[in-house]
Parts: sequence; C-alpha cells; structure tokens
Amino acid sequence: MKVLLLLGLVAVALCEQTRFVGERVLRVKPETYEHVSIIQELSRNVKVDFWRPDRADIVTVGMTVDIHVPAPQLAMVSTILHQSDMEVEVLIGDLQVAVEAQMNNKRFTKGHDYMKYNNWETINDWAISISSANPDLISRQVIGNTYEGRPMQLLTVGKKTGSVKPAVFMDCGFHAREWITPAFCQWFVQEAVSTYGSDAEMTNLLDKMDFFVLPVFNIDGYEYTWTRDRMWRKTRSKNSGSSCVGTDPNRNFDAGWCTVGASSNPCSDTYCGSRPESEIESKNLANFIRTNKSIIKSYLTVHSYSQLLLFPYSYKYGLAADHSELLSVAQGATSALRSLYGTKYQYGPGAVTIYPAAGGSDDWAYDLGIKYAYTFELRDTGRYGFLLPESEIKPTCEETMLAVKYIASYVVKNLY
Ligand code: DDK
Ligand code: ZN
Ligand code: ZN
Repeated sequence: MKVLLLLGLVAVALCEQTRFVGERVLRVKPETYEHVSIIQELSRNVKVDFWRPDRADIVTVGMTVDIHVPAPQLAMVSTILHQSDMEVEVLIGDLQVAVEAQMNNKRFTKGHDYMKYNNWETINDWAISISSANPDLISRQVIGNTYEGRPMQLLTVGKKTGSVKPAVFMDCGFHAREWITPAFCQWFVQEAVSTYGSDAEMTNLLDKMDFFVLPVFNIDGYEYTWTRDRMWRKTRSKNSGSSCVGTDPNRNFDAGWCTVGASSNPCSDTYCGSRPESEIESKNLANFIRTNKSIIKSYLTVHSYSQLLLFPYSYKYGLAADHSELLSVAQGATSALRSLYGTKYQYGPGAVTIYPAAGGSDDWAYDLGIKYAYTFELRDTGRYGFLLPESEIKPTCEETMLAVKYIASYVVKNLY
C-alpha cells in the first residue's frame, strides 16, 4: 500500500515536470545578413528558446547564437538551417539527458552540499544555520518577500566592529535557470567565514568592510526551475491582460527602462514589466540599496553563462564617466580569475561586449552613484550552458572568488 502510494506520487511528480526528451541546443554562426534574417524569421514563426543572445532581434553577423529547439520543431528548423548553408553545431543532442547529467555529484548528502545544486528550501535552511553558527561574522535579515511570498534572505558578512563599514552588495539567482550563480553565493559565504583569520586578504576585507550577499534574488523562478521547467528565466508574477507569466528582472530596473534590448510583450523572455520595479523582488532590492546607498561602494550581480565581466553601460553606447577605471579593475579581476585554471573571460561595457539591454540592475546601481557596478556571466561558453555539471561547481566558484576578492580589495583601497 505504502509502496503504491509512493509510486503514485513519483508518477505525479514526473508528469508535472516539463521534460525535454529529443530537444536540442544548436549553435549557429550567421555569416551574412541573409543568415541573420533567417534566424529572425525562424524566431517569429517557430517557438524556439534563445539561450545566447537572449532574443532574435539583436542577432548580428559574426555572432555565436545558441538556440534550444523543442522536439516538434526540430525537423523544420534543421531543414531551414541546412538550406541556408549556415554553420550548425549540435551543442546538446538531447536536452533531457543533459538536464539529468548536470546532477553528476553522486555523493550521498542529506541536505545542503556546496558541491551540489541545492533547492530553495535547502538554501533557506542553510542561510539560517550558517548565520547562527557564525554570529561574529554573519548577520541575517529579510529584505522583503517574493511575489509568491518567500522571504528574501540577505546575509551581511563581515567582522562586527561596532562601527559603520563600507560595503559590497552581491546578488545571485536573478535569472532562474542560471543555477551556478546561487551555488557561487553560497560558496562565497562559506569561503569567507572559513578563511577569515587564515587568509590575509580575506581577513583584511572582512575587517574593513561588509559583504551584503543575496543568495537567490528570483526565488519563485528558481523554485519553478526545480519543480516545473528547468529552462525558466523570469519571475513568476501574473501579467494583467496576458496568460503569459513573469518579467525579466534584469530588464525591470529604472535605467533607460524598456528602450532597447527588452520587450514590452509579456510572453517574451525579456519582458521589461509594466513599469520600472513592477516586480516586488526588484523593488525590495532597490529599496535596500537606496536605503544603504551611502555605504555601498560596489554592486555585483552574478549571472551565467558566457564568461564575461560587464560594466555600465548596457542601456546606451555612451561610456560611463568612470570607464577607464572600471575597465582596468575588470582587467585585473579577470586575470586573477584566469590565474587558477586558465579560464578566459572577456570584459567591457555591456552594450558593446554582449548586447544593448536596458533596465539592468548594474546600470541602475551605477547611475544611483555606486561606482563599481559589475555583472558576471560565469562558466561556461556553451558546452553545457545553463546545465553546467555539478563537477564544475568547485572550480567555477574557486576562480570566481579570486575575481570578487580582487574587486573588493580594490574598493577597500580606493574608498570614495
Ligand atoms: O540580462 C542579461 O541578458 C545578461 C545576463 Se543573462 C546580462 C546583460 C548585460 C548587463 C545588463 N545590464
Ligand atoms: Zn542572467
Ligand atoms: Zn547570462
């Protein structure tokens, strides 16, 4: 009886979850304007999911384009691409196999594990327990609830000195499917507390400043990627007048809002929302940063994938007033990152390095007066994309630590 019940539950769970059997991720390299228009035409007529760039209308000649094609469309898409004699590479031959293969850490652990992907409940419990286990280094607060009512846990990591310290704000999990990013925020907190007192650089950082760490910004979306659709990107808020759900939180901030590289269609993966900060998660984050603006000297927001370190602007081509300083800090941070395993990062202003995109939190923070505003796009460059295997969590986090420490140390030495 119990076994039957269990089997029944498993069956229900399997049925409710989107499966990706027979779906593929293709990489195409348009070499002519005709190729570009074929890709754009494709996106208008067939339901394809753009992995990189995140929408068809910004595809240009020479770009590397990664698209996830559902099984029913595969034959048609392959025919069209083949006829165009565009270079087509199969990045992922069967997406369902890749979804299952990313969980390749077979170690048995009950609950939280830094070398595995943890679901929201596990991360939430972890946030509570690591802060109570390290009362002199971590404090915890809830900066508001998500649309579906989950608490946005913010950890303040730094030696408690009794005086006001400058701070770096860092968030992960803006986009739901970018699972390596919450893993990095958890790693960062653990690494900070466990190397305080032994690693000279970390000790100095935590003595002189605080890190505000938000391990998962888009909790509702993240939970949805665990329970329903692994490839979900946006928030989970309802849109009035549309059956499509969610807003792209990285198009929802008040920085050239919805002018470029964003969509006003609620069904789009880059929907900018009904107004700036229409999403409660954006509002909660923006309110916290506005309130603590005088002490926050750097804003870091962690995404994946592409191996990029971006800085303002993305909503316009014009250079930031601090362009040359931001560029040289990015150069230093990416070479620190590369020193460990040779991982290469490109860096530069968002608009020219990746694509123009308005409404990003980095541009918004920069225009608010937070000079050192950066967006990370972590591993990889497309071999696994959003489905980076668990075996890459440790090396990815270790190398990224070096970049974050580099930026933070620079900030401490150059307080403004
Ligand atoms: O939001 C995006 O499309 C990517 C990360 Se997935 C970053 C775009 C550049 C920074 C936008 N402010
Ligand atoms: Zn992202
Ligand atoms: Zn990304």
